[in-house]
Amino acid sequence: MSDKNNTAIYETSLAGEVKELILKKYPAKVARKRARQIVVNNPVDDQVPEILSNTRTIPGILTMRGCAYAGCKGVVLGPTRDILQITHGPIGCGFYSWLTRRNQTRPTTAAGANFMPYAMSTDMQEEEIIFGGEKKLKKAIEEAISLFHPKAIGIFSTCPVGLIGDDVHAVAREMEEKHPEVNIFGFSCEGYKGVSQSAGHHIANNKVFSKVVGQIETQKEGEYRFNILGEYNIGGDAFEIERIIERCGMTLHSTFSGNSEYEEFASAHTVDLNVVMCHRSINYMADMMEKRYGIPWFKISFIGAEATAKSLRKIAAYFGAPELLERVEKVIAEEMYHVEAVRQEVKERCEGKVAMLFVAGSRAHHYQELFAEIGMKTVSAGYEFAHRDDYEGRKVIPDIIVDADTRNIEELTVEADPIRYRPRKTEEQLRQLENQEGIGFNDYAGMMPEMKKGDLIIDDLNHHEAEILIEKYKPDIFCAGIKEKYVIQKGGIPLKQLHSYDYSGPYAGFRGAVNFYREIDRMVNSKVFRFIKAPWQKKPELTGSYAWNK
Ligand code: CFM
Repeated sequence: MSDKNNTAIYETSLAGEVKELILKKYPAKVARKRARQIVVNNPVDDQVPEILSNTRTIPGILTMRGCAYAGCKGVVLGPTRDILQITHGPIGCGFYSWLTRRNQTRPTTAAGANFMPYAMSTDMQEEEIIFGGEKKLKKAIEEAISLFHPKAIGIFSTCPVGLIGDDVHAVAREMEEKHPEVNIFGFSCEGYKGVSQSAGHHIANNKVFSKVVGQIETQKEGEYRFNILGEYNIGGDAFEIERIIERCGMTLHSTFSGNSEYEEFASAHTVDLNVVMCHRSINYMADMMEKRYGIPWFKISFIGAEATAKSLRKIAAYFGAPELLERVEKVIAEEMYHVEAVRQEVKERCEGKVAMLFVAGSRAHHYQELFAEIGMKTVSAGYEFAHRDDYEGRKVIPDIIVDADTRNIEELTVEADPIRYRPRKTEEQLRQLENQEGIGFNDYAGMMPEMKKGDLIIDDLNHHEAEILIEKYKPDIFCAGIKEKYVIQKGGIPLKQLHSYDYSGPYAGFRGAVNFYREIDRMVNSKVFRFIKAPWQKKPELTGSYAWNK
């Protein structure tokens, strides 16, 4: 993305015009707030305009967002196969957070525990809402232990649990006393906590850090041991990443949480490095592990062939062994040979086409690289629920105003472990890696500095705004989720789901990049979308206006 100041095709004025058009429909107060969440990009010397984010969605607006329960149970813990997960709540919450994200797993042995094929819930009814659900929860835990003998159980709170005051933590403690061989913990991740999934990520990080990480001291055998934080094995991404790392001769100890298991989390503090892929969902864990155990972290990405190569080089440079650096270069050269052949062929058909990405917390940024590799331009992007640091870079963290919704989420005070704290590198070594290898420890540059001047950045995009984007920019492809998919496609624009990958994947790593090029080529060059007539094009829709705006 080196041509960030190339405004030849999409002038700043178009973004400004679109923003104005979007705001025109809103009542004055709504327009004022949205105006701060819709920003025309202008990166100058690594400075970008401020964007309002991580704030409540205005009631009545059709947001793309999910809830705190989804962020905790579905996102962070969901991909772990052997932590038995019980949703305490009505059946819908458990059912709709069950594998719809297409997170995959592969037990290491045929006998290895895998509870992911089960959706476990206390199936709360009116009776529990009125008289309390703790009894039913205890019964569910007893039943789960007798059937599955898990090492660990997580209890996930849904909205009614908080509203009626069930104490999932007290239940967890009581049941753990009865069954000391099982690590039992509860999450106060009621859907309404915070303003989006993001709150659930933080709640999940806190509990996994305090109740799981550091419980076991056994280490996986192998050299160059590290964890990947923020990779969730959607469509098999983790399998491809594991393949590459194994070829390079490095040891991936634990992934939080794609294709993961309990004991890997429990012993994750024994590694020498954490690399962070999805900054939004798991930066808390990286910081806490550094404070308590002395493990440095830096940001990487395995989305895009170039990004994968760059990330591998960074990790190898961190460990610094000449034989490792050599092997990594060899692997990159071999893998890139196969990628290049497809990339060139696809690029010829996709060059200059236009993409838009509205995915929640990090994919709207990461996938721009994949599009750029086949010559496509991203003209507008945004996150559903990320914070200012994901847009503008971590340097703005001290300036972020902490509001009541954020204060609602516990911030753990973490101190160095008196015995197990062990800095993996000296200060001098870290500075040297920063200066010579360009590794930015504890840093994430954010999405906006890497986008072009005049691109339109929209936080928490809604339905009305998506329609205007499509009408004005006429993109060749729109990337979002299932809630957007069919409305956009009825408008004649192909939509690629970047949450679940539709029915495809993996898209990470080298082979993933090839899959993605092929898939996007097929979508943007398919003629079928031109023939679509949306229902509202044939039969006009009813429209209304706000009386108080007149
Ligand atoms: Fe991170 Fe994710 Fe994302 Fe996310 Fe998600 Fe997801 Fe996502 Mo859907 S953890 S922030 S809460 S990269 S489930 S695997 S695709 S919204 S952009």
